[in-house]
Amino acid sequence: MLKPSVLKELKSIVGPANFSTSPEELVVYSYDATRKEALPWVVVRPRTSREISEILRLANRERFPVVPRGAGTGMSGGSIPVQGGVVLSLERMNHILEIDEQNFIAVVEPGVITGDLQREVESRGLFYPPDPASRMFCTLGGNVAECAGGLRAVKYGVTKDYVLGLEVVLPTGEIITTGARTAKSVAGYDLTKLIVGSEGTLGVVTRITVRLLRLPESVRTLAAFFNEIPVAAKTASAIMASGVLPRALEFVDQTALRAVEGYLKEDLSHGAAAMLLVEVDGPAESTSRDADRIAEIMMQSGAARVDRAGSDAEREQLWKARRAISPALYTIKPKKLNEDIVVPRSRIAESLQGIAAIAERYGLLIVNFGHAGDGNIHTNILFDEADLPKAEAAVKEIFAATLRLGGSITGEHGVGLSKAAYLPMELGSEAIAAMKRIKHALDPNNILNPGKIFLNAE
Ligand code: 2HG
Ligand code: ZN
Repeated sequence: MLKPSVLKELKSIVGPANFSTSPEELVVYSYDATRKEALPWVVVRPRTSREISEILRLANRERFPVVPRGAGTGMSGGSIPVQGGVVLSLERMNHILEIDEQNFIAVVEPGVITGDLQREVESRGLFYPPDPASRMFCTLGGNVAECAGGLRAVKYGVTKDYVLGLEVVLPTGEIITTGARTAKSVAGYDLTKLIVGSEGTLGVVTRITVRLLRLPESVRTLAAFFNEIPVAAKTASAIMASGVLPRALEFVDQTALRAVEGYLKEDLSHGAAAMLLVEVDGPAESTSRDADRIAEIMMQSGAARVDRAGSDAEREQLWKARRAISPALYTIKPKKLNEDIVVPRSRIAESLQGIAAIAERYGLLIVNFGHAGDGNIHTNILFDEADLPKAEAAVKEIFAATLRLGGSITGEHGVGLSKAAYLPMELGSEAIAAMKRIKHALDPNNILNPGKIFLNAE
């Protein structure tokens, strides 16, 4: 807990309206999309990097934890204040500062909602490709902290592929800028890449410069329905091997389909066992040719039905359903462990087979959906509270199987709290020790987002 004099200092840095210790407000800042929770002692909502610098200097002097927070949509517990302390919400730093149409660049504050930036640049014929399923409520600061992926990563890559530079307040309070506004720069170590995906443990990002692309001229969307899951998985691999690179290639299994159909009260699939949702973009002549080619592959590979979205409204309908799977799965069981394992694309069918065997052995309901084009499948274990130990044991086996296939335990959600115990399985102790040396060099008193990524700080 903080001394009254320290609380007073904090309040004077951000102003009384942006400081709170009221129990109701603390609850609002205590959880994320994992539904794990821990109460902070204080919430502050700074407006400038200068204020953040003062807060972090105070935190080092008084040794209290500071936990940066975007919109709380994270999937690994990154913004949960597990050791109490101060939640530093970036919600007031929510301005698009610049869109440079000539140089294809946008500069934003971290609290900007990702979907708002997308809409704004699209109105000028530009394109910000990273597209997390939660884009209508997640923030760019959170996307940078976790290196968010999303639905278009298969063609366009993930957040780190678009961040050119950052302004960052280091844990010890210095304000630095990283990267450049140019297409190229090799001036010194690449601190931008180090900070992106560092889960709020190495600095507080206060300004983000991203590169933009030209908005593709045309987009076509197809949905294919299958009677058997392995056929859908093999079709996904066949599409990736065909030479046509879709901008999205999503897989949805039976349970996820039924859950989202019930949630949205729509019948998308007429009882199918799996769906592939595929989107291509580019010049109109090429998208129509690519869509034809993909439809052909789907039918040849054994799809029971292929639908093409005939209008923007139909496209939106399909994507709305896809984006709603994550919340919809809570309607099946009260608890879920949602993972984001990633395997080499060609091994998805094998990975799904292995997961099905684990589900059977543990008698657990395991659902799979997600970014098949990247090999990044959201394996969700749905269970009742009493089955938590079983679910955790199954997760460990799923991770081991993923690593055996040459994969990674997290493609886009980050380690946070959820995967800290499993990180050594993937990285080994020496790589983890090297990461901890970086953390210690930048945050000697371990005040910034402690308890995340690594099970212990030493
Ligand atoms: C998605 O792709 C998100 O919908 C959430 O990454 C995945 O809930 C999940 O497992
Ligand atoms: Zn995802």
